[in-house]
Amino acid sequence: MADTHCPYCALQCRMRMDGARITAAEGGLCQKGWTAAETLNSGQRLRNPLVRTGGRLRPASWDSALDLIAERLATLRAAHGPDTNAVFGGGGLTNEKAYLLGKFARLALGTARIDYNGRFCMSAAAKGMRRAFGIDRGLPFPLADLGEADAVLLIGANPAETMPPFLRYLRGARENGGLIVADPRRTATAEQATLHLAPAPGTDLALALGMLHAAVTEGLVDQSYVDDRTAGFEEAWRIAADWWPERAELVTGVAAADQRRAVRMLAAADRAYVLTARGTEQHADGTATVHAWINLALALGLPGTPGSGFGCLTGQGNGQGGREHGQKSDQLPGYRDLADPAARAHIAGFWGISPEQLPAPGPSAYELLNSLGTETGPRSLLVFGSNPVVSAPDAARITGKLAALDFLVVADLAVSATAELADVVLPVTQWAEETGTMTNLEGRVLLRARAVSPPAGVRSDLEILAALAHRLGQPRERFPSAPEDVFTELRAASAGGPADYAGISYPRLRSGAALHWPVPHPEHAGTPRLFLEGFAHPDGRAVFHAEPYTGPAEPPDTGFPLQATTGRILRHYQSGTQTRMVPELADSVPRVHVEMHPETARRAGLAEGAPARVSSRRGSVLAEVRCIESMRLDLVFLPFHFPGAERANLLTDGVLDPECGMPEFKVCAVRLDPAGVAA
Ligand SMILES: Nc1nc2c(c(=O)[nH]1)N[C@H]1C(S)=C(S)[C@@H](COP(=O)(O)OP(=O)(O)OC[C@H]3O[C@@H](n4cnc5c(=O)[nH]c(N)nc54)[C@H](O)[C@@H]3O)O[C@H]1N2
Ligand SMILES: Nc1nc2c(c(=O)[nH]1)N[C@H]1C(S)=C(S)[C@@H](COP(=O)(O)OP(=O)(O)OC[C@H]3O[C@@H](n4cnc5c(=O)[nH]c(N)nc54)[C@H](O)[C@@H]3O)O[C@H]1N2
Ligand SMILES: [Mo]
Repeated sequence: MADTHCPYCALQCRMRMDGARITAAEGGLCQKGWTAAETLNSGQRLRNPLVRTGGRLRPASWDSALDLIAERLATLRAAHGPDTNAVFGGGGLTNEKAYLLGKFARLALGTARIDYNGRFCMSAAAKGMRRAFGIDRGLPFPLADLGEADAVLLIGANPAETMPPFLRYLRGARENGGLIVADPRRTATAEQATLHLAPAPGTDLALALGMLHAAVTEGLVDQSYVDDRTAGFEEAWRIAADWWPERAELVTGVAAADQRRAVRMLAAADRAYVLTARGTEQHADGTATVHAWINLALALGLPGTPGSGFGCLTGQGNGQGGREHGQKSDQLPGYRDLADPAARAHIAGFWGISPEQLPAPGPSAYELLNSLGTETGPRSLLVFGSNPVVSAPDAARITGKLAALDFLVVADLAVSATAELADVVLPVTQWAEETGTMTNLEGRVLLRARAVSPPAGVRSDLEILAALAHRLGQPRERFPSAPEDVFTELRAASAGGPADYAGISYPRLRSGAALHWPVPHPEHAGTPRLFLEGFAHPDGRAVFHAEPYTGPAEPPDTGFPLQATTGRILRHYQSGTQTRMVPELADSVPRVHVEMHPETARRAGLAEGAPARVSSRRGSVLAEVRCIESMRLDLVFLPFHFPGAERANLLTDGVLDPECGMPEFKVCAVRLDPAGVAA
């Protein structure tokens, strides 16, 4: 018997394993969690490196694969400079991997070009919270507090499918008649709500402005809180003043009365929370929208108040820790800022180099992918823990860029859609086969321990990075590969930074301590609740930030009269590499579908179960029609979990939020036709 944690989402439920069997779980687990052990011995699992020769991927020895990679990277660097080699990471990687990947890129490769899939996930919320509160920790309070809430406003989140065990923390609000869900679709989560607000996709900023207006005009603002603990209310009000709820109703479709009712429910509650997730964040105005929701929460006096708050639901297993230790293009360990001279000097000193040797901040994920293989762009890419062929926006375009590279390396469990394009594929160990730390959605650091032996022939990401660094001329002691050694270095590197792990150690975690960062020293009990004494700005105040509403980047028109939104379903995870290894999941949802109102289907000459062609300006997808009475007439929904011609991202647009580099995954203009009609 051994305890470990789930391979999937940011809840990181603990599970007990007996050999390769899951026998018990804390918190309930979902169907994906219970069936996760199938990923361990799956026949799809890759068990030896593959190297492309004669146009095909063929088995190769570890030494020959690693030698080849080091030789190609060094040759490209000699010819084109260090930035010719780029790195792409993932928010599912352990803290140790995220740390070592960032160090590998900046020291062993000397490249500025490293970013990760969390850019597509957390970047708008991270930017908004950091600016408003001074620190970005998804939930700055423990999950257990949420369970005590009287009212919760959940915006663009569908935890009934994306985090089923999380629903128990909404029970208090639900039973108290205080659960409000804002989602254009009547999801399984919205079904449980007291009040469902269904904004048109991409209009959340207008909805938040209407609700702030209602808070002010109904006299619900917590004036002493605003006076004592915040700055910038006047500027926020200057914009919201024009957004009386009736005007917001015209833009969003949410009745003014419902906007007022939602605000009253939050204001009347003793304990109230406002929570965002990807539905409201994955837009070209995602950061401005997160700010607008924070503004509402601040006006009601929630953040930093015991029993109340604002938070964002982190997504990937290590979505929180993955954004703290340096795999982000603008970041150094401890959630330090790569552009900050003091942070550069500190980390450079820690690594034994001069600050000038540290590269400058590089491009964000989509900008990086979109520059691959161009005249000035990278000629090689190393991918660890992501599958951008499926998950990047405007996927056909990005696939072309990946294919145009001189050299592509992918480390993965199986031959993902991205690995199919690679020159070298490296097979890695995964969750229950290796030890590492994960930081869950409430900022609690967990030890995900090895519970089973990995199959012969695979290596850990840490071993791969250490072996490559050494081949690239780095001293061995600079790149440890044992997880605990890497963690020991990471915690020292993080000391004094915003995400301070200095007091966290494997023995403390093994002993069962619940440690929420910051934990600045080994006797420190951790910080489950941030901001109670003050916000993390020098003056202790939270900041209102106000931006005007502009609307979706690609409004519908006569050629593309509908809007498409994309997201998740219960039985698949992300790009699907992992869940397609599990027969129970893959067989129950083998292919992509498109949800729409029956009338929308009828107008397009479609019906339930028919194959539809969904087209945007960028591409088209064949998907099976699923008619749902509660859908808006102007909207279709596709899950993004499927590869090849079933990729929802063939439709999406690479337009980015200029504040944070988040793509507009959640809305683009499309047309529907019967499958027989040419694109
Ligand atoms: N089963 C499963 N669980 C997962 C994952 C998975 O792939 N599969 N992935 C994990 C990860 S990485 C993440 S980030 C989380 C994501 O978790 P969620 O954010 O809950 O998931 P999504 O389905 O992406 O989006 C949530 C909702 O946003 C709605 N939405 C779309 N457009 C808008 C809009 O303009 N405004 C508003 N208010 N809502 C909108 C969609 O209808 C959808 O129901 O899930 C995690 N858990
Ligand atoms: N249209 C649309 N697109 C989206 C989204 C959306 O809502 N709509 N959501 C976005 C979001 S929130 C996210 S988080 C991204 C996710 O997009 P991806 O980054 O593509 O997500 P995954 O499928 O989790 O990719 C992880 C890959 O790494 C492998 N892997 C798992 N664990 C490890 C490990 O420890 N080491 C290594 N080397 N490999 C590992 C898996 O097998 C898988 O192939 O997608 C984004 N794309
Ligand atoms: Mo995500």
